[in-house]
Amino acid sequence: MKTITNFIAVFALAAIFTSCNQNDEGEKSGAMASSAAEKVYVSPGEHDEYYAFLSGGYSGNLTVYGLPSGRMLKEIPVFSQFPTNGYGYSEETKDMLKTSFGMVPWGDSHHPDISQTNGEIDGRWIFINENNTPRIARISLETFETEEIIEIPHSAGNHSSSYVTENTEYVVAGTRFSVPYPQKDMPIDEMKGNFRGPLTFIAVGDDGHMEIDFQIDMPGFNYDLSHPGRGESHGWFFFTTYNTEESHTMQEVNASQNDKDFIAAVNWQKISEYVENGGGETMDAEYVHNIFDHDTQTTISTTKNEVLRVDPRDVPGAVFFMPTPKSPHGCDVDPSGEYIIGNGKLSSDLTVHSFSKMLAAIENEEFDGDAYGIPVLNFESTLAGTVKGAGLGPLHTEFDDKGNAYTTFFISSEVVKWKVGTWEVLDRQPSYYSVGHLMISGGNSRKPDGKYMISLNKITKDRYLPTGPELEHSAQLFDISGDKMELLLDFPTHGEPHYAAAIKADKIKESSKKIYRLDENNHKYAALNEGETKMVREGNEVHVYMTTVRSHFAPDNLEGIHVGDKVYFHVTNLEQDFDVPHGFAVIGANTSELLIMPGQTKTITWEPKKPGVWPFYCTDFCSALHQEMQGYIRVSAE
Ligand code: CUK
Ligand code: CUA
Repeated sequence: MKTITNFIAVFALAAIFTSCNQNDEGEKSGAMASSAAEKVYVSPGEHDEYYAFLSGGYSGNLTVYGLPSGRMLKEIPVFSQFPTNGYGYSEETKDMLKTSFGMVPWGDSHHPDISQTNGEIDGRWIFINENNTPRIARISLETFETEEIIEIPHSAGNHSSSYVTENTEYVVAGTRFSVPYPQKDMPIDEMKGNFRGPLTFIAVGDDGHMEIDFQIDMPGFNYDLSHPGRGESHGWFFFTTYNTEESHTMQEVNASQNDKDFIAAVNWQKISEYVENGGGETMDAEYVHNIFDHDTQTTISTTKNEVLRVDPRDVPGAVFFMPTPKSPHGCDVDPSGEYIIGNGKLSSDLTVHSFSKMLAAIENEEFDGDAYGIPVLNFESTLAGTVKGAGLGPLHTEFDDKGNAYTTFFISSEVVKWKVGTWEVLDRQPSYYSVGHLMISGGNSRKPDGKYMISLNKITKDRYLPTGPELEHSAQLFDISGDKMELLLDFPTHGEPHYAAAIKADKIKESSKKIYRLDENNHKYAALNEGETKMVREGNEVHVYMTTVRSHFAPDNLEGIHVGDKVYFHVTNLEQDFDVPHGFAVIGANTSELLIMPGQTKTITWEPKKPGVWPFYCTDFCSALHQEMQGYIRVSAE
């Protein structure tokens, strides 16, 4: 009952907040427009200052934008099949979507995070989680392609992921839904005390390769979001929890009875040492690990069957709970590593914990009991401060380079700027509408960049021309270099952008790969010149070694194919010029097209259904004779 009353109060207040903001906005909008336009204008032919990577949410992908222009530069397919270039359809890439559940052609991506060195984003890779069928992907920022996907076993709702530690030692994956660990058939209403919430630490090698190092067997709460410690708190990881009531049904608002849930503080360095010294026990786990091998240009898919489980009670001093009010969502650590901010989403206050006070409280054993054997720290003992009455429904916080924090408020639909250390509110600006995450370049690292902030909004309504019932989500770019945040630009995003990461363009644009070298092409079915093209029959299977170059296919007339055959088109693009892909599409195919980058070989299959003479063609307008880039396949009866 108490919670329902809270909700009503929250919504009533939200209406007041929102209406004030809109009046304010109306008065300022005219004067703002011309100065804002100047700040986001990137002249034709010029490049943006930043790359921004926005999670594609239920598109399963990652989209690349230029800032400040808000121009969309690329969509990188990650967890979903992408007919635009054949990702997830081609023989080379379809195994990237293999899981222990079989081929899963769709994903829900939430949190991208750029690799770090010494707590600074370094632009080597970007990681992103898949929430639905738990996976973490690593995308190369040289090729802007997905290179690796690892499934997370024993997880369900891989949400508090994929955040990296200060030197990319680990990328971390939590579990939003508690589940039987290991999975088994049991009554749902026996959840309490019997479900678990394993947290997975994936070691990242110097070449980027991921391997699950260990899994911490945590009580069955919902682990919602997480962030690594940095600076002083490097070596720790923090996770927000909700539903510490362990309620199995949310229908009676059961899950919000507790006034406080927890932030779990995990000393991963300690657990890592424990594991290195032989600690932990192996348990069964079925998961699939996919790596794209650039040499052979194919996906190497491996099924694994065990994982190392660590019981936190066996590692004293490694895991603690910090009580945090009102179902915290975001869990954000400031650039110094001293402050851990928990955003209680049913509250108007932000709770800030102090890392040094936490260490002292641990030292002095200032505990208020325990939860399943894990010490619960006294709330007052770790509390650094409270940002009071800042707004309604706080979700996420990022930081600038001047000691300020920026928190999003979903219900009151605004971004609030406040001072780290004094907790005073400095500025607030409305977001249109109902902001979820926000992002400042490097805003979750030791060296944030205080120029721009984008708010990633959940509701679009009237911001763009209506496009039927479905509107793209809206992102808003703010200039945060002055005392007041200044709204510069609205731009649509693709899919729901839960989070984003951005990096200065000059950190990665020089290393961006331009072509694949033909003399490094070790694809099994490559034809490296037209002399190597051929058609090879193996029973019902026909392998066509084909090449493309402006402006023809070789071979371009194929005969001797029958209904009932399975034809593999292995198409090598002989071009060695930047930005000259060729496409390949054949009539009636039940897969996608192929888009083959210079120097690469890609393969698509075709099972002809009807006798006749059928065309194929290049789908990418590649030269003045693009329309001439075509061919015929003669298909005879079985
Ligand atoms: S979550 Cu908080 S608004 Cu990061 Cu998936 Cu979307
Ligand atoms: Cu090749 Cu169009």
